[in-house]
Amino acid sequence: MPANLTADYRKAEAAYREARDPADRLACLKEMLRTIPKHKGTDHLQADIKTRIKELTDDLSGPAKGARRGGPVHAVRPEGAAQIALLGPPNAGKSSLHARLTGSKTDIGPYPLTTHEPVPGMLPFEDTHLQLVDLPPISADFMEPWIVNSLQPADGALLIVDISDPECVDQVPALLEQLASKKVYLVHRWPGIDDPAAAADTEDDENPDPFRIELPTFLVANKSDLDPDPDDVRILEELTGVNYPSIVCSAQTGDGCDDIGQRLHRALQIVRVYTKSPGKPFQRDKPFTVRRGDTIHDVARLVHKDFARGLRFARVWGEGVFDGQQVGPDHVVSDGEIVELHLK
Ligand SMILES: Nc1nc2c(ncn2[C@@H]2O[C@H](COP(=O)(O)OP(=O)(O)OP(=O)(O)O)[C@@H](O)[C@H]2O)c(=O)[nH]1
Ligand SMILES: [Mg+2]
Repeated sequence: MPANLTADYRKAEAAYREARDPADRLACLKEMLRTIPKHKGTDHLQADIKTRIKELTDDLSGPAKGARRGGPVHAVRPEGAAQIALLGPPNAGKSSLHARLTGSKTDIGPYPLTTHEPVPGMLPFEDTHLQLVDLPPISADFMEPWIVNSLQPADGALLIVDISDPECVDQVPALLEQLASKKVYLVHRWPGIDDPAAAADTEDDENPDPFRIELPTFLVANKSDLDPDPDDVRILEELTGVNYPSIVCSAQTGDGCDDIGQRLHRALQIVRVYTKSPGKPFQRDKPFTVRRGDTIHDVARLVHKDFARGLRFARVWGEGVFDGQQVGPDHVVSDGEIVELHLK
């Protein structure tokens, strides 16, 4: 039966997709439930919305009994140029890699199930940062129920395996199945990586499921120091059918870890833009980060929400433009561009 979703509902759903803060998302979900047409064709969707409301309400209110209320909320507020989730089976070295890349003090243990809460950390790359979120493991037997909510703000994932452990051949499909049961799909298509086979990954539907999450993913074959056979990644790919771009590394020795930031940065097509005040000399401060294809209007919105509304034109210095060229809000910015915003 067609769902015949109304404009009000679609507006609430669009707001849900945009919302990053858990409390805002909860408000959007309630609005979705209020505005969804109540008939048989939307039964499943109504049930899904109710489940999400319950999960998010529980998560926001912290542990229900015993422990203090107001405990940890499991969604990490995005910071930096992008948020990347560290996923993987138990003991694969997620936390070790997190600690090496971000300098975090996340718990590392020689036994499974060391990590219980999301731990954010910042991976520096040139003059920007990517946020990496260490997460508890996912196995055939168990996945923390809140992980799905915590993945909502993520821009991508690192799927970390212990390549020296033959069990990773079973662990990877089990993890993908656990995530898929909650409508989270790890896909191999990144905006900045050419991939002719990519179209097969995407959902092509007039009514896309609002709860479907697709995360572009790198396979990280960790513990290469214990297993220097370069063929093992290919064997893992053949046996499991996964074809993510891969990184071979050792969180322990640091081998292969140095270019992870750069590869993520490129794959995400992050564009850095430096702002300048009219009439003042340019000072290279921290850049604002957008994605390839984004415009002056997108930059203005990051600087201040009122700027986006009041924007008249900009002067830009950078690739493919004359120094100080005047451009409109639709001008597509390039990496390293200097932007001077002029308001009404
Ligand atoms: N030899 C070697 N050991 C590693 C490497 N990375 C992690 N380890 C060890 O593997 C064990 C597990 O590391 P963790 O970083 O806690 O693994 P995890 O994936 O976070 O584990 P959970 O939080 O339980 O899911 C620890 O004893 C680490 O010292 C590596 O690259 N090489
Ligand atoms: Mg861990």
